Amino acid sequence: MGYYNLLFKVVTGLLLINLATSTPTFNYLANRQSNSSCNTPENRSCWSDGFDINTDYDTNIPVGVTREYDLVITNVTSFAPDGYAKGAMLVNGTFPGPTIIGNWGDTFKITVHNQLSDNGTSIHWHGIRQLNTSTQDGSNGVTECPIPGDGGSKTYTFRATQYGTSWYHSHFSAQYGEGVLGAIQINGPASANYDIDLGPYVITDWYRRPAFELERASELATSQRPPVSSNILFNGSNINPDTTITGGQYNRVTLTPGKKHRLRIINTSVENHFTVSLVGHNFTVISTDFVPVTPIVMPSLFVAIGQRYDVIIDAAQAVDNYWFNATVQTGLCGATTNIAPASIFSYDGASTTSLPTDVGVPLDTVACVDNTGFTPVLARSCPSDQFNGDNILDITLATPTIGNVSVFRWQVNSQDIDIMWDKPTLQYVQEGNTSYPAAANVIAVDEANIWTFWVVQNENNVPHPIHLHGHDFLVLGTSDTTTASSGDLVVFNATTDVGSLNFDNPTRRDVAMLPSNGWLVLAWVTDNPGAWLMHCHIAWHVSQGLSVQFLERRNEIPDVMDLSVLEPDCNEWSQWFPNNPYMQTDSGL
Ligand SMILES: *[C@@H]1O[C@H](CO)[C@@H](O)[C@H](O)[C@H]1NC(C)=O
Ligand SMILES: *[C@@H]1O[C@H](CO)[C@@H](O)[C@H](O)[C@H]1NC(C)=O
Ligand SMILES: *[C@@H]1O[C@H](CO)[C@@H](O)[C@H](O)[C@H]1NC(C)=O
Ligand SMILES: *[C@@H]1O[C@H](CO)[C@@H](O)[C@H](O)[C@H]1NC(C)=O
Ligand SMILES: *[C@@H]1O[C@H](CO)[C@@H](O)[C@H](O)[C@H]1NC(C)=O
Ligand SMILES: *[C@@H]1O[C@H](CO)[C@@H](O)[C@H](O)[C@H]1NC(C)=O
Ligand SMILES: *[C@@H]1O[C@H](CO)[C@@H](O)[C@H](O)[C@H]1NC(C)=O
Ligand SMILES: *[C@@H]1O[C@H](CO)[C@@H](O)[C@H](O)[C@H]1NC(C)=O
Ligand SMILES: *[C@@H]1O[C@H](CO)[C@@H](O)[C@H](O)[C@H]1NC(C)=O
Ligand SMILES: *[C@@H]1O[C@H](CO)[C@@H](O)[C@H](O)[C@H]1NC(C)=O
Ligand SMILES: *[C@@H]1O[C@H](CO)[C@@H](O)[C@H](O)[C@H]1NC(C)=O
Ligand SMILES: *[C@@H]1O[C@H](CO)[C@@H](O)[C@H](O)[C@H]1NC(C)=O
Ligand SMILES: [Cu+2]
Repeated sequence: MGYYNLLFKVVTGLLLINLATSTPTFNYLANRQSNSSCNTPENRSCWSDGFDINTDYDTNIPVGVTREYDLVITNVTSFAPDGYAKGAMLVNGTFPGPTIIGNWGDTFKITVHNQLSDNGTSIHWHGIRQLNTSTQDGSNGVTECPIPGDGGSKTYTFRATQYGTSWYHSHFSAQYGEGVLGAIQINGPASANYDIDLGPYVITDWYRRPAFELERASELATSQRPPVSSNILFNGSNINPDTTITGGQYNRVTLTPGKKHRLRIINTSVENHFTVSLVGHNFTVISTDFVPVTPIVMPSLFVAIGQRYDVIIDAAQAVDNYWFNATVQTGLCGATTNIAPASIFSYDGASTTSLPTDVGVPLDTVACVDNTGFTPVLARSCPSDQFNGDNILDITLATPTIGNVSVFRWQVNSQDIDIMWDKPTLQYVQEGNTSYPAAANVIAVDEANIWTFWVVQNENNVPHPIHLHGHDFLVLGTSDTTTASSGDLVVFNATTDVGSLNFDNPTRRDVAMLPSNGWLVLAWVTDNPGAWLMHCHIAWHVSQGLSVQFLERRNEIPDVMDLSVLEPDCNEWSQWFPNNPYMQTDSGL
């Protein structure tokens, strides 16, 4: 078995190397090594010869280098980021896991080693376009079989065609809630100048009970509400709201007086959305997810799960300590026992032990709605005359009885997703088999390079952060969010609502909030053959079915990627999983 596995891995490795070197590349305007020597504090818009903030990254990308990483996932019995020790599943023993760093245009070769004894895994590189590399997307049951436990591995190879901030996380059931995640930082040009890059800042909810257990508890239709998080962690630490538990520390970030700092905020929560603010300071937003925007000054920022904001903080105030607050929103936007989650930003020279004194001005708690009105630097507009409201994704909450219990199932067009780990969609494509099970929620989009429009209609009062793989979407509009919590259902009407949509370079990103009882209209171009999930990023909801998969340009998929990489990995999975003590009890995602 050992020898066989080893052989398998070597062969798989070779295939991937071949895939990486034989994949057709872009038409380069300038075929030069990326060179950041012109990217200075005085001019962050410049990147290298021929590449700057205005370069169209859909067609023109620096050559870059290959960066190799190894990530090892283990089951840790005692981890205490806020003083309370609990079991966790971690990447290289840390939370967040190691940051994946590279430059715009680089190719990443990341080998994930699954040393869990009782779970598979698959790692999704959130926000990475995966142009022509759908097999590397890390969506088990869709683009691949999971990586078996007890030492299974897979090498993911993909190119950073865009730049900015993101994260990677497990897509194996509720596993990322156990801690399997880390940040991704792709250096590139920026739309405003700054002196110091503080790096990623991962903000997340944290639970004492295991995520798999919480997912099962939250699916019971008798449970009145989702589990309340025990704490909010800032870059992996915080004090404990329970004052009897010691050992936790406020996360502290040092600012250099007089300098401008870039902070890469990432919300990696399972269930909680927050609004972040820094007492006495504004944020200058320069990027929404992987999309650079015209700088815009904001006093606070709503960050939904999966969303990223790159902001600039000007350290122009008195040398002191300042609270960085994450205000959990009211309503159905998550809840935590920490009533005022915060970390501390300290100017260099201020006391490193004392707490900030200025508590700031309490924020209005809004009902879980996105900030909008951002203007992407690289404009993308779509033709309004092509719009119709025919493509509807209708989201409802069903309560089927399974066994003898009534459970919650989030359905899209009357079907909750339930994927098969051992038979991913791309394997159907390889076999030319179009008989996908109904529960795969496959939506075929065959036509190449057209704008495709989708109305996501919420028939329920719970807001959902909607995430799409393989694309950035244009957020054409949402229902009126000022009345979002009124409880009245607002149904999209193509005739009367089309006038409120913005087709002219609207906010563009890969996660957007679907309002309570309302709608969200999205558009993107079918320029990336592959199988792409669109799902709610609340871990419990996707586990309970809230997802579809767009099968884009099916006939072209075998031409742009090597699908033979699937079989050896799926064989390994099929040999390992029957001996696992646990079964698939949710959607698998
Ligand atoms: C993707 O594949 C198509 C078809 O082979 C090719 O024209 C295009 O350049 C490829 N794009 C990338 C980013 O590899
Ligand atoms: C900054 O770099 C950009 C892109 O290379 C260039 O067009 C611009 O002139 C530079 N600005 C300054 C002030 O040097
Ligand atoms: C790197 O950037 C500098 C400044 O723009 C330019 O002079 C130089 O030619 C570039 N080198 C390469 C290899 O692109
Ligand atoms: C993760 O841990 C493995 C094993 O200790 C090590 O080889 C690897 O370099 C680490 N990866 C990172 C990104 O630090
Ligand atoms: C992690 O360890 C615990 C305690 O030993 C065990 O019950 C659980 O099954 C393990 N989980 C995985 C995924 O290996
Ligand atoms: C993953 O492991 C956890 C225990 O750590 C268990 O509760 C869950 O059922 C396992 N899931 C699968 C599919 O192995
Ligand atoms: C967060 O932690 C990572 C290391 O895990 C570090 O690289 C990064 O700079 C930290 N972010 C901030 C804002 O301190
Ligand atoms: C993270 O996202 C969740 C869900 O959208 C939200 O409830 C929470 O407030 C966000 N956290 C931050 C720090 O923005
Ligand atoms: C923050 O922005 C507001 C509105 O632009 C402005 O009135 C205020 O002075 C700014 N605060 C700081 C600390 O720059
Ligand atoms: C920020 O957090 C601190 C510490 O929890 C709290 O005292 C303060 O009221 C919070 N301020 C805001 C504006 O949320
Ligand atoms: C449901 O079935 C389980 C075992 O299948 C049993 O333990 C439990 O008592 C049953 N509950 C009810 C309410 O019938
Ligand atoms: C949409 O609005 C138009 C104009 O008010 C109305 O005639 C039509 O019945 C509405 N459609 C639906 C499905 O409600
Ligand atoms: Cu949801």
